[in-house]
Amino acid sequence: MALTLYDTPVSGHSHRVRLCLSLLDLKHDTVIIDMQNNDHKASEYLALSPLGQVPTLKDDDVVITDSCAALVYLAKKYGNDQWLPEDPEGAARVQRWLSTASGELYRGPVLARSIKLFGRNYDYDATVMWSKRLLDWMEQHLANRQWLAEDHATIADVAMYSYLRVANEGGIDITPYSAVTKWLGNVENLDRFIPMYKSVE
Ligand SMILES: N[C@@H](CCC(=O)N[C@@H](CS)C(=O)NCC(=O)O)C(=O)O
Repeated sequence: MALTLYDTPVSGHSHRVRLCLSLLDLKHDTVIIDMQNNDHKASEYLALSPLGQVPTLKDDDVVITDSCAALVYLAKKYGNDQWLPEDPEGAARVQRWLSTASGELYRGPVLARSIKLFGRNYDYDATVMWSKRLLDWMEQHLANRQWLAEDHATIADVAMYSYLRVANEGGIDITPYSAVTKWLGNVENLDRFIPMYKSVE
């Protein structure tokens, strides 16, 4: 096994995979992709990742160019049943959150942060609306649960964590959401947790 993560430190998509590698205690090499320098659109990187997006995970000859797909791969290959359940219902419960990470989380807190931090040209009011819908739902969902999908941590929690921890960088205040805030703390208490890079204190 020779794992390499093509990683941009400020990216929450990258942090998801970095966090999963750490939780599973997997040694890996890191190649920093400097997006300010357009490294992600260089021909060498596009040969690996045709959409020119970070992160990319490489495991010998296996190349995975999506953060949630990388979590599935790591959980199936190196984790045990804990991180991605085998049973149909459990697997579907986890997938629900992987889809949310690429859907509502992206349309809300992720894009809000790229507007505020990187000056991206999206509709900020729409990101606030999506963030509220997502957070209201999560708050209700987590009211009597410690973890998103099972009674223990899974890759659902890993996928959803990174961008919610830095939601304030996009002007999204999660402090009124006490169950969500408590759940972030549960993730942070996992063995071998590593923090998301913060651009704003
Ligand atoms: N579906 C991809 C999305 C990754 C993504 O959007 N990455 C951003 C950086 S955080 C990116 O590379 N943006 C550049 C682009 O899309 O051209 C994943 O989950 O890994």
